[in-house]
Amino acid sequence: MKKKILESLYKTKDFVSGEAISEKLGCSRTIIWKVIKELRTDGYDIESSSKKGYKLASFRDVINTFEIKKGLHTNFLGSNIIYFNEIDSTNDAAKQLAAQGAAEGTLVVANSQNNGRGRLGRTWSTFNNKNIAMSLVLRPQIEPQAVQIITLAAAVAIIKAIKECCGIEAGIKWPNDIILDNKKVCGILTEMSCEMDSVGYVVLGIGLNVNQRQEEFQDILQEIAISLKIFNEKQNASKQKLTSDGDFFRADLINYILLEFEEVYNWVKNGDEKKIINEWKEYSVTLGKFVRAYTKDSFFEGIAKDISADGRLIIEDDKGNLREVLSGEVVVKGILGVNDKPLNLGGDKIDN
Ligand code: BT5
Repeated sequence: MKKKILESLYKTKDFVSGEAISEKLGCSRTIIWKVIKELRTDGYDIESSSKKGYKLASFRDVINTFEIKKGLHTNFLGSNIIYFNEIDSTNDAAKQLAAQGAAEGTLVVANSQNNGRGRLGRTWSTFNNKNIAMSLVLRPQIEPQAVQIITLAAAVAIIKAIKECCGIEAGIKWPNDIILDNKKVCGILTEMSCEMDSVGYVVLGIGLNVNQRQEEFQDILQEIAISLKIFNEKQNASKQKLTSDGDFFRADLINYILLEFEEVYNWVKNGDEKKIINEWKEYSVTLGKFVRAYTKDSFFEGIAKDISADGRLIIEDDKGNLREVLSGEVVVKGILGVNDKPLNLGGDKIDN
């Protein structure tokens, strides 16, 4: 019913009478009034007039299954959408669903996430109604060691989606951070379940800061994090579609992410990892920079030279030795996003 009433409101830019809706949907005007009330609670700005009926007064940034589906042009990603107004972690929900057999491409998305996870037991802060917190269930036919390529592919897709949807050019910090203005705007968490030598499922989690203001970030995030809105207002350049409050539409952005990711994920499926690596290099803000890579108990420094076919970062130390890092933590000179580690450990070369 909610979906049908929304469709009626979207169809006409003007008022639509309660009578017309009730006739069309075969329900009482009291029910329509109740649903309109619910829609307002969901964030829709609906004007009402006793004579003329109801009208969508302005377009706000609301996400739900309807808003995501109405602009979705993918073949299989997001064909099954599980939406939560609030959840602990979309990755946890997606993992549960995957374990129960959820189809490839199932999307779990939440308006608010209260226990978002980062890598290595870290936390991810999600701001109510302002972020994107989404997870995809994937079932790639690849070996467990090759899963890193999914993270790189997702980073490429997110960069392209942000460019297409918001007109903003971001960069990738190896392996899983999207960077704007030297600060972190998005993090990716790829988790998997393995069966012998093959991958059972992968859950790809994406946390993207979209509409929050600087003062809404807490503690250290005030310094190291940024949102698309903050960047956009600083740039003052967007001719993109915004709400009257200057917010981006998260549903549009989710659609772009799914569309772009479907393309690069198909490259993974077809064994075209090289294409992903090449695009990743184009957007990298890591290669050519002085970096510090943390190993289990220590760290080493050098220049980030290249990335291997399976997504390892290749670092050249000051003696000319090449070392590869598969995953873990890398601090890049000049980029904040320190992942809770002090910046000036040991050597002095890195002092953001
Ligand atoms: C990540 O981990 O960057 C992966 C984040 C993935 C979050 C998504 S949201 C949907 C899905 N469901 C989940 O539960 N998780 C995924 P990592 O590289 O470990 O970075 C974590 C660090 O980023 C934290 O320790 C903070 O320093 C910083 N951080 C936390 N919240 C942030 C935010 N909103 N914006 C920028 N930086 C943040």
